[in-house]
Amino acid sequence: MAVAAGTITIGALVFFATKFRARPGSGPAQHGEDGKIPIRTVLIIVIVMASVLAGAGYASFQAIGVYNNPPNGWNDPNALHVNVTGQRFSWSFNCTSGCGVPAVLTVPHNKIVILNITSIDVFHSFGIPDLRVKADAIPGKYNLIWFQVSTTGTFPILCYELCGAGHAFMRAKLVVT
Ligand SMILES: [Cu+2]
Repeated sequence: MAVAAGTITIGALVFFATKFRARPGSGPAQHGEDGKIPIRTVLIIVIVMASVLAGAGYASFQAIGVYNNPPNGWNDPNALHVNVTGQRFSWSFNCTSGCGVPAVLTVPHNKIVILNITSIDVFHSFGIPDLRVKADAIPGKYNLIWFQVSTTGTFPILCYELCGAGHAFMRAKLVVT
């Protein structure tokens, strides 16, 4: 899309710069009756540009909604729901089917996993960089994120909020079986 937009923009630039360039004896540019661009033309350009930007902004927010929300909603009974608790300096995982021991979260592949993240001491931030998943872990607050992994593997889990002397060691791992 960037290449297409760049081609159109630079193509138009070269076309207009060539077509309307100053030539010997051509005199000042004449657009409207007084030599200025008519206000109607300016208005049309502004409205078209504003519409394009508004449309792109709307589409962006729609896309955020699609990626932020799990396909079957946050209360999906078929999803694996996991409570994640951060504390200095470890992560613990808790779900009804026994998916986690301290520092290891084990989930099946292809399963929709919904994490309910909180902290019991200071601000932390739970992140799985390989999955582009991250949410703050805040005492007294519960943040939801979700993911679904189609392959098996082991992925590092990190803390993304400087939380004290052991912050760098506040690691866990995700095991997808
Ligand atoms: Cu932390």
